Amino acid sequence: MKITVIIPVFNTEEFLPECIESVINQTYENIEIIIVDDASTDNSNRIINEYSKMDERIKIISFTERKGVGAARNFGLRQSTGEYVYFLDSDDFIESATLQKLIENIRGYKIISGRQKIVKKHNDIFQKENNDKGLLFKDRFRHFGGMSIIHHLISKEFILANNLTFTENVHCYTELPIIISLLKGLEEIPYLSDCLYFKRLRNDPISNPALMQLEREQRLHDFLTIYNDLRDMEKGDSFITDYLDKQFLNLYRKEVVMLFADKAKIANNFNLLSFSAKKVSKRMLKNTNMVVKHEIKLLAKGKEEKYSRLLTFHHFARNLKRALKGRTKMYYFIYDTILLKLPIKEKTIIFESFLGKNYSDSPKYIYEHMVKQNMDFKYIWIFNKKVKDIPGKHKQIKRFSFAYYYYLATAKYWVSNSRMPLHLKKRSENIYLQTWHGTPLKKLVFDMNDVYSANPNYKKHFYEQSRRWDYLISPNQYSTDIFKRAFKYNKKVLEYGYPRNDILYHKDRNRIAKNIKQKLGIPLNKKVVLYAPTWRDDEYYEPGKYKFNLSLNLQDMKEKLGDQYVILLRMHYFIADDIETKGLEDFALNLSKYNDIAELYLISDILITDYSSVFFDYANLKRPILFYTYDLEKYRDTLRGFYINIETDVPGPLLHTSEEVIDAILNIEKVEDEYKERYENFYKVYCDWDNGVAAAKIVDEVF
Ligand code: C2G
Repeated sequence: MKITVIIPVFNTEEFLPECIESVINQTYENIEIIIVDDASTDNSNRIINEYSKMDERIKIISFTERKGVGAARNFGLRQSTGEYVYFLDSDDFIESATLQKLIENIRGYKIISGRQKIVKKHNDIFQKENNDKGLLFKDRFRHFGGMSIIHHLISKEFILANNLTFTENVHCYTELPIIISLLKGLEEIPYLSDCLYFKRLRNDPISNPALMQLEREQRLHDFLTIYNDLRDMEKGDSFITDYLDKQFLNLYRKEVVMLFADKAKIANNFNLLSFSAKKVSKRMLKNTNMVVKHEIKLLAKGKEEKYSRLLTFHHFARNLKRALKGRTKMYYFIYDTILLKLPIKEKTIIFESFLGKNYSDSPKYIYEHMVKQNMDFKYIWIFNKKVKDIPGKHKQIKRFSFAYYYYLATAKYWVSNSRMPLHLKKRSENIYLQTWHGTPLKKLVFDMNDVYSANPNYKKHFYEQSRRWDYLISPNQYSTDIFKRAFKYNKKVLEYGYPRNDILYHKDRNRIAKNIKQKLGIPLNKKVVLYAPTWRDDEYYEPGKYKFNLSLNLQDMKEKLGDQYVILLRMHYFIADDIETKGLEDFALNLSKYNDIAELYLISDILITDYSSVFFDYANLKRPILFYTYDLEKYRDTLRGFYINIETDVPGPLLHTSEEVIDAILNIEKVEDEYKERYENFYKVYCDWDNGVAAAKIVDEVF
């Protein structure tokens, strides 16, 4: 018995190899694989052609213009020569025995299906669960609740006899007419509890959305088009009309209500929705909750104004109900309903650095410049804990306190080096200066090519975050190019260098350094080594709290370097582990909680780092840099990927053991000599714009 596997393709180059290989490697070999390329614009066509050369069971159909997934599947159906057909999506994949198990169990049935698993992370695939309960029978209506036909093996004879086809003039829900025919012809759907189909949750719905990640409005239109047609074909009330109405009401509750939170959307879609609402049977409405029932009735009667008022009330009641669940939720509610409506304060600026963790980075230097200039603004700093010794008149606000929401809602300006909570809306009059926090070495957002991400919404959320920025500071041309692409950012880029590096060019920098050294109790005759590594994506306790294992041998360092040097240990702000320096008091200082790393650069004679952006800033001082990259392969090749070739382009040696680090420090002049030319080239490319006046120029332009 031959199975035809039908795979419609549209721009899925990064997922296709896994999909096609999962079919080629099926233990059941009597298959025909029809791949229909719906005029992809990426490399999909090249990829499928390569596979077809390797396996003659693959047949390719390439559309010259995009026709949609319904047309692609219909075409595949017409070409199929198997006794059974099986539908697979080109961003998903199946287990090697999937087809074997389906065909062995279909026996006299017209159709059979099996378990599906959503994959977000790569690990999801390997987490085996013992789920083999053999062949089960599922209620047909429940089975098709998700309105999807993928992962079903269907008898071709049944398809031909019932003339099953997909809808062609829409993108989503194209299989609904087929599902209706199946519902009519079958009582129950045989279902294998252990037979796996891996459905991938794509993590980049901005650049390349899966169909079900298309805009709500588009999905709604597609559904209503099909619903109207199918509903008109059914006479009287039947279990089929019940099924259709139920899908309509589900979609209304889950999607339409959310869509209409934006009032403009009601006006755009009212008539279309009203037309469909008239079709819903009284019987189904009776079983629906009061609120929805009332809304559908107003829709059906075409009473737009009344409907709109009722929906506004519905939203208000829903949000209030949520607000009553906790303090933060109540603050959000007050933020939306009251604080955002207060007049905006034209002269108020909010500053935040590293999510309120310290007083540092470019926001600090922008603020201090404004204070020095006696500018007429009210300054608000957001911190997790109170910070002492900040110059200038300002107000400190605790992050997530009521005052925080108040100032966020009313301040004309936001200045931040990382992110502001996405659910706190930005007003249209608000100006958001995003300073960012480093020249990128590790790949950023849309340049990250991970098909399995820890958070499938990361790219989408980042995209929404960055839509709110009005200005973005760039430290060099290299960063501008990356930011524009990796953030998909196309508003104003301020190209004056980093305000946080102004201090490195200060004319009194030696005096400032001496003061800082004294304040920290470091003997002036000792030289300083700063160790400032970054964090590792795969070593964490919980999101935002990362582990760090110090692999420098501090005891050994103290013995060999202690009479000349002290070492400052500076962990990344994500690191939760405390670094132990007991017994090393006169040699090692843990300054992970020190506010501003730029001040530490200033007092350091040598920097040791790994993949942290700190070396781009430190290079402004033209002092030696050592790269302690003991886990380079893992970091570069599996965790992140880099923009530059770390082996040939960075201004210092890559070292792999604590001994090598000590050796390099003992021979630091030799290292400097060896890397002189590379350092000069590096400085020209990455430090070219920094010259001590970035804050002044940025303040002039923004405020
Ligand atoms: N930082 C610090 N101490 C460290 C590491 C970093 O104070 N031990 C500060 C520096 O100002 C550095 C910034 O945090 O420039 C960003 O740290 P990275 O290690 O580069 O890592 P990340 O926060 O992931 O940002 O484009 C830059 C990237 O997004 C990197």
